[in-house]
Amino acid sequence: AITAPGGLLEMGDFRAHLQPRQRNTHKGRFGSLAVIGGAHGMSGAALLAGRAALHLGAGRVFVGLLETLSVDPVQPELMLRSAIDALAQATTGVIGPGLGVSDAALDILRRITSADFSLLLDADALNLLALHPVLAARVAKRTAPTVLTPHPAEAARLLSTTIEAIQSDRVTAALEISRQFNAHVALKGCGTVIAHPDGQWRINPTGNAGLASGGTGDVLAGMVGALLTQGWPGGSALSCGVYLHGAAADALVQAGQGPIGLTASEIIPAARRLFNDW
Ligand code: NPW
Ligand code: AMP
Ligand code: MG
Repeated sequence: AITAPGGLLEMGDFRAHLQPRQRNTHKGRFGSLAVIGGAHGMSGAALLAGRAALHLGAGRVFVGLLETLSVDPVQPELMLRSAIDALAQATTGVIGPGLGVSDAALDILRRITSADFSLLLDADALNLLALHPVLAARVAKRTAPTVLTPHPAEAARLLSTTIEAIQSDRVTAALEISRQFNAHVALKGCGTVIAHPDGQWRINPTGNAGLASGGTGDVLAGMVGALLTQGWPGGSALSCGVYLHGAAADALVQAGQGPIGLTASEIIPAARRLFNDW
């Protein structure tokens, strides 16, 4: 079902949206992002996404946790809230990192998917869509941009198939999810496939095996959320975020900080450095 030629993702796919900061500007110009997730034992996932969003220039980041925490001591700039309160403050959303699949998680997912703003769904938000087809059908009818970032197991749940079937034809799987949800999709893993609702697709050449550790996907979600909240179109935000995330990991390996033992947290400042150079 490949309807348009693909190819390798390159900077030219998103370069037009890279903008220097004006001198006379303020945080209100760079968006308000809600990152919703962090059920018991998984608050780290939402905090990683929130930290990543700050480091790629989001104006304000509200992290809406299902578990109660009042401050991130490593990143006190993050405004920690209940999930409902974070949603009320935001103009853009990221939902899923560490969210779990509880009734409370489903409730906040229902609310955020009916908001008329750019929205990225990752991790347990995708698992909930696979479990609730009526909600999935509503997501497909959203008019504001929707971005989905499944790894192969999440993609298999969304398409009711196996990881092996997904991996045997990753481009077709990514395009099928994109078509079903009318969304920009990154099917993650070695050679992340980006698929767009118009049938275009790309394979990301950046990244390395150092990314195969817990939390790297949560960082990617926050990075793309930061670009969305700064006004990037969905497809360009996803393309830039995926390319930059992998390029940051490549820079760290070049500097001898991986691939073995590379951590998700280290991707964040490395991505900021590259992004300011571009
Ligand atoms: P296997 O083992 O090969 O059969 P799940 P999760 C497969 C949060 N986190 N290629 C692989 O299957 C997340 O945000 C919290 C092939 C693997 O075992 C979620 O909310 C953290 N297969 C929640 O945890 C840090 C691949 O998928 C299985 C693949 C659960 O998310 C960690 C795991 O998938 C985590 O981010 C690939 N490239 N990639 C925190 N610090 O709080 C994955 N698989 O069962 O969906 O579990 O991804 O760990
Ligand atoms: P997640 O599974 O949600 O934590 O996401 C993992 C992130 O690391 C995604 O951005 C993947 O594309 C990336 N990743 C994992 N393994 C590799 C690999 N072997 N090569 C390149 N990227 C990878
Ligand atoms: Mg993940």
